Amino acid sequence: MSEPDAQDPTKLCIMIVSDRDAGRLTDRLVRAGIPSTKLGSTGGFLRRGNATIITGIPDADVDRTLAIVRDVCHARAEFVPVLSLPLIDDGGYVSDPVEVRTGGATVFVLNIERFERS
Ligand code: 2BA
Repeated sequence: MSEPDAQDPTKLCIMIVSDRDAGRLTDRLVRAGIPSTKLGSTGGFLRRGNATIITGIPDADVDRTLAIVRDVCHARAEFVPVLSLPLIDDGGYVSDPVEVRTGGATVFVLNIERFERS
């Protein structure tokens, strides 16, 4: 087991972003020297493909990572057909499309209890 290093990641950022922004976001992170892993994922509400990007970084890098996310991932409003959404049973009545937020990013920042690389 390796000894802890001052550069070891202490925070895990989990960032759920639009498929459209994911490639550009990982490019920007690479250029900033921030390691990341992109996982394919699906939103529970819209059931669309999105991307979950995880990065383990030292505390000191959290703010610049979030600044890059804000710069790349812009929220937009989109109208989606009601019938494509879960949990909506209108008995056959077709309602107007509803406005939902798409794009943007949902970010969780967690403490890393232990980090090892072998
Ligand atoms: P989805 O679950 O597909 O949600 C897409 C967007 O639909 C959400 O955008 C929100 O604006 C809207 N929405 C979600 N649930 C809703 C509901 N019950 N009623 C009305 N509108 C609803 P964001 O909040 O930006 O979330 C984007 C994606 O981030 C989500 O895709 C989901 O994959 C993830 N996410 C958001 N919050 C999360 C959380 N607390 N835990 C885990 N994943 C989360």
